[in-house]
Amino acid sequence: MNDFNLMSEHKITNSISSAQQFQIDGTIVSSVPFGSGHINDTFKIVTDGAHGHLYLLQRINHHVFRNVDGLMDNIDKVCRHLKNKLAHLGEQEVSKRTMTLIPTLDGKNYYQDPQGDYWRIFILIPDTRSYDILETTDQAYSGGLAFGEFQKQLSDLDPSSIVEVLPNFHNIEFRMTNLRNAIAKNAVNRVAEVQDLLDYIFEREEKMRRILEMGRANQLPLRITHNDTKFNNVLLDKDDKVQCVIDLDTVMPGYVAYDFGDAIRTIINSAAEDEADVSKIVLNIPLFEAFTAGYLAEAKEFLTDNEIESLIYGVHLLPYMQAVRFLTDYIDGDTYYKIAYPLHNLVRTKAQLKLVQELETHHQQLLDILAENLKTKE
Ligand code: GN1
Ligand code: MG
Repeated sequence: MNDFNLMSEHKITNSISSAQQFQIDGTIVSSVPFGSGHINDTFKIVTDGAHGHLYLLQRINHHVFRNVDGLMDNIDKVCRHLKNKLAHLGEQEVSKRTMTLIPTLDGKNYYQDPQGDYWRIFILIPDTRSYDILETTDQAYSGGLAFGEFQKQLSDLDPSSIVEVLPNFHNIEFRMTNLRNAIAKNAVNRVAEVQDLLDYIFEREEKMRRILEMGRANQLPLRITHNDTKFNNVLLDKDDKVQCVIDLDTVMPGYVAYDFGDAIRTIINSAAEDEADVSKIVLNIPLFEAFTAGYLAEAKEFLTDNEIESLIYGVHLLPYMQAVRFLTDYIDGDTYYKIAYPLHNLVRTKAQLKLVQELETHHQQLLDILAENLKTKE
């Protein structure tokens, strides 16, 4: 297990000395762990500065993101592109609608500390919040607008200008190969106990290849996509209107159905991603409907017919792929995702597989809703 699983006092002290390497306004008053990310360590930094005194400091997990230069260069490009798109709104508004990187004292976009850890700082956008579980259809609609608009704004950014920081990130063939490798290695002797879950996964393997096949047949354009469209990666204001799409680490060339499917994975689930009582995992169809309406209101104008067809495949694929990834990590001995307790990855796997099952049961209903929201396309 890597040390990203632990949030120690020592890390908080390190966070303060790292934050001091950036051009922040004022003196640091506090640093506290923030958010629910599974990969990086995030801290909220408060300073006594007169202008903007809230910052988001992150220690980048460089075991996952090995090319930190490429990663930060991507984020820089994406932020600049989004800011240009919104420039007509004025500087203050732009800083609320997009992420803003704070440079280091010597003008770089990240800092490497003497221990070899990498750090970066963003402005923390005030008066916003994110939701792990949604409460209303208004929130879902706003989320749909947010990710639809995000894709639209990036649709003229050349995909080849962005480094593929995590190659094959949503390639299910790659994820299945990793799972098979983990099984063959059986590093911590957990394969036997998860055999029923593996059977369930392998039974569905063939039909989960649909998007990959469409892509290989040149039926789907590669676009710049977000690739981590969990609902908690959208900041909403106090009226539940979109403020900003956050967590730009995985912005890379991809297919739109991956973003749609990953958003639906968290939006349609009435329980948490890691709910231990799977009977609580049922579909919240009105939230699916509202997100879809918001997303298509923005995206309909640029999506091709094939991309529209692929959306439902993304809905089935993303929870399935997430289960494959959680289970691979469990079999490997929990080396990738942060865990809060020993069986966490197993619980996460079961929760995602329950979602896979629910989505299968409601397939036709979801298709009908998509069709209904596309009627105005013609
Ligand atoms: C990870 O760290 P976080 O929470 O933003 C993961 C996503 C998963 C997600 C599951 C780089 O995202 O792909 O969907 O956990 N990010 C990476 O909650 O692997
Ligand atoms: Mg992420």
